[in-house]
Amino acid sequence: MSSDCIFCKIAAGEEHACRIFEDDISIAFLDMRPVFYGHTLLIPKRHFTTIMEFPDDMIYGFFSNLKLLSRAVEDAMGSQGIFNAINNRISQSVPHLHIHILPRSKGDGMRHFLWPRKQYENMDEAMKTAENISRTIERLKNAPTD
Ligand code: DGP
Repeated sequence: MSSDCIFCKIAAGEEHACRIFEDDISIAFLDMRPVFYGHTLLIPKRHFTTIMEFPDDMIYGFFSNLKLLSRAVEDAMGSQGIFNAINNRISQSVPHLHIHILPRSKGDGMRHFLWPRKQYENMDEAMKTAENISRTIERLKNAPTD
């Protein structure tokens, strides 16, 4: 637990949140500044800042919970879909890993506001970018984070 982390305090029951779900590794609660009603945050109970340092052996359980929560939010809110998002460092206002679970429906007004699009100048630029990331994957596979 990080003593100055608001999400650690929520996980420990020291700060209030509208809790939705809890198991051994995670909890989910309503975002206090929702984009839409039902906007939910799923967090690991243990303090990790970003997905990049999240341990491999917790991924199955955590993402199973993400699947359950996404189905539940969609069903409960009567939405047509779900948007899942993780801010890592940039645009991350709370430095404790959290996955946004947002109910989405056609015409809800969210389209396009999140990200500007940028076109590759040509196929060569796209291929170079893909190769750069592929090479980096190979390097990182030999340098696990946990
Ligand atoms: P992000 O910007 O991706 O780091 O999202 C953080 C979200 O957390 C933001 O939508 C507002 C929400 N939030 C911040 N502090 C609290 C809190 O104390 N309680 C609850 N329920 N949500 C919080």
